[in-house]
Amino acid sequence: MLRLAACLILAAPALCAPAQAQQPLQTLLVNVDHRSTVSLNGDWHYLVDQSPGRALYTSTGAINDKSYAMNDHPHIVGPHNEEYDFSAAPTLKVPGDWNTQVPQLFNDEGVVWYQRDFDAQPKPGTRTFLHVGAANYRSHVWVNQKRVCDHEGGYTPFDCEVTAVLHPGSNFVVIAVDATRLVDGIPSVGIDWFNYGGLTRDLSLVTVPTAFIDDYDVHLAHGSAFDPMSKELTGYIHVLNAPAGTAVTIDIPEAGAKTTVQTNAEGTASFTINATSLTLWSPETPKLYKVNLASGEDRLSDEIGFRDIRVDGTRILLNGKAIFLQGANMHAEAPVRGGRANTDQDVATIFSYLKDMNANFVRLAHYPHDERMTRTADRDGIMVWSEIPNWQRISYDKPEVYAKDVVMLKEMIRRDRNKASVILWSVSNETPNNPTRTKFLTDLANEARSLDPTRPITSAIIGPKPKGFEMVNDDPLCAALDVVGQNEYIGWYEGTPEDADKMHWTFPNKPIIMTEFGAEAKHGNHGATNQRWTEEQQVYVLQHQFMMFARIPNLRGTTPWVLMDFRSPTRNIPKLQDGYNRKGLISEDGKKKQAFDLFKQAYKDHTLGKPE
Ligand code: GCB
Repeated sequence: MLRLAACLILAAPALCAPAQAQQPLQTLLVNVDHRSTVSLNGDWHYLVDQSPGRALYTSTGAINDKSYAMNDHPHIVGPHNEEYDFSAAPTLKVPGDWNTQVPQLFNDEGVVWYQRDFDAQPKPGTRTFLHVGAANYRSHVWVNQKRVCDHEGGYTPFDCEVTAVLHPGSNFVVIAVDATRLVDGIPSVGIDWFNYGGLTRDLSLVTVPTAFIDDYDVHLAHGSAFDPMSKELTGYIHVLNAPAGTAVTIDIPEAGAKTTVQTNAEGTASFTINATSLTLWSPETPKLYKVNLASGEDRLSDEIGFRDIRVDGTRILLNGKAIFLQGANMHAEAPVRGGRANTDQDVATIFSYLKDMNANFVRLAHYPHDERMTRTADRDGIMVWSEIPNWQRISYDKPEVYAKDVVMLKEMIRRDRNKASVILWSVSNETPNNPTRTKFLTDLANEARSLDPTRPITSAIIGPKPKGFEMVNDDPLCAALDVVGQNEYIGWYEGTPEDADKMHWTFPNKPIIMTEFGAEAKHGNHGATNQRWTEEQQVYVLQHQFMMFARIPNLRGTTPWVLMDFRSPTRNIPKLQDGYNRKGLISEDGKKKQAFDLFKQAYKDHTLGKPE
């Protein structure tokens, strides 16, 4: 907003250029799903821009505010003018990726324009925001012809304030979503998943009082050691626009905890209260408490679990008890119907798979998933690894890319910091080991730690290549991590499955999660254990992995790659892949492969590793 304002007031062309430079984190409303909102989900008219965005960008690359954003109409009589017309254009369902809705858009990675009308009755003394759950990858939003915000990043939410541009009655919103992959984007251009474009998550209008609760953090006090007797809850509530001294009440009736505190000059009210009774959240007892927040005219409730997660030497402790994470990786791919996972049904199906395999953990790869996932994880007692999309190579040498990354990190943490299920923030996956990247990601890990000192920070490391049967993880990035994730594909991308029997690992003295391993198999393709792409070989590779895991003393978790086959345009072997990465334990249409049963049994018997 600031940038846009400067662009309008100072008419400074550099500031009006497209959002190549990320804006600082704008107001981001947390817990929007518990506010009363006006849903903007449904049918939106769309127009496909001619690549590379001729209506969106001017010849110098600036955003063109005078094209489709005007939502003009061709005049039937009189001089010839506009050559587009949203009102007569076809529609796309929101939320939804465009790729799986319109066959011609399946491979489209350009700009698509969305438009819809909506009614509003603005009330004095209120502010209204357009909340976008996620739009991949860059978005530019106009309401009633005025640009209200720009956002970069395909997997985190953002809010555009529309108070000043709304009028009573019918209004309209136009959003240009640009799914073009960018070298300096996060992720960058080469990815092994499908770059679904569009307004992929829920959209709503949120009206709040002028001073309102935009952010808060309510958690079990995190001292230097876990105290099983402590029932101390602490955190902050931030009230935007509140003068210093504004009263804020937090009430957790079932825990017998209530207090009223005052905001400081920044609008932050810190609190510490003792609950009279508290059942800690865990996979066995995923207890959530109703938390009521109130300040002035604003009221907001949440359901929050309280627990302690920390690392002690090579152990991961949940509420003081050592745990072993029995998990799986998951892309945000909708089971059976395909496309981006963004409905209650998608999430219910994914969690039914996790429960069926006796999992207590899921790695949400390689970006934050729909908030329904972490909400359901909270309710179902599944622990979560949440990651920002620093996947393999991004432009680690560029300060502006670091700035974007910090915004994405903040958006991820802010949305989900009150979710007890989220136990790990991951800053990256499989990044090249060099000093520039190590400095970048070490700074980012420290940033994450200072934003949230209550959770361990992690990353999935790859390499180095084995020397004979010696594998030494001496990646300097590990020094910045509390928990080390290790990816390896022995028996698939390197060596034979049996090599795993002899492999000896040397790890930092930290908890290790084997975050990726596996082999591809097409569901229903059967053969001998040495035959690639068969379910039998997938099982065989995994069985040898299991033997190797037994010799890693600080192993504290396993997440096979991957729970379900997922679309990836780089996977093109006909009849075997057909556009899917086939390392899933389940096919994209929900059929369980033999490898699923292997994990189901191993997780039932707890044979893959020990908590300590
Ligand atoms: C990896 C990546 C993951 C890929 C996977 C594969 O190491 O982290 O994103 O999809 O390997 O199947 O190659």
